[in-house]
Amino acid sequence: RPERGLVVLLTGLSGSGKSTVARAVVERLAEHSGRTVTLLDGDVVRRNLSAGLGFSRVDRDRNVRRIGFVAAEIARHDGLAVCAPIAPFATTRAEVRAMAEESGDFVLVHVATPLEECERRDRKGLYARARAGTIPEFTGISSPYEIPEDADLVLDTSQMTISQARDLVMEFLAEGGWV
Ligand code: GGZ
Repeated sequence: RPERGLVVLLTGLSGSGKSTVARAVVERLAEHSGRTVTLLDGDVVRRNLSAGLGFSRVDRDRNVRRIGFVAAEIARHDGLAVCAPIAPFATTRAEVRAMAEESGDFVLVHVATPLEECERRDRKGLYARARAGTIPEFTGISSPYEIPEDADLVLDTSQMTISQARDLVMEFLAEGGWV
């Protein structure tokens, strides 16, 4: 098991804390696993691998499938991939799971910070713009987020610190024998 590749997908709303938790998990994994760890973060992917894509369902699905493909390739070569897109659609997440499980193991983490808290934080002012209608199809406001029913772990960053959230992910991975 420890030699098997692994894809960890963190899914959740904009501002839920998934990128921050993902970075903290990657840092720990790099220290403790002695293996190659790759972070596929939402905005970095969109600036590179998915440059030019928008936020329609079709484009989100393309984006999330690309992330899944790259993550599965990493897992196939026994690496660890941590991905943090919103990934709002259950069927697309299931496709990523299927791709990953062909190559290694898959862990789904739902960063379930409530919409009210994400909107209250509004770090980039996107929720205000979404409410004003200047950003169309904004997840949680004018575009759906389908709550995962198959999450291995559910974290709410309004109820804990980032370090605690990171430790819960690390404990889950340790229990499963991945680290
Ligand atoms: C959701 C949007 C949108 C719309 C721009 N809806 O908080 P952020 O800014 O940094 O993270 C969000 C990011 C979402 O991209 P993903 O690739 O993770 O989404 S998906 O998995 O659905 O493909 C947000 C910003 O892009 N952003 N417009 N309309 N988030």
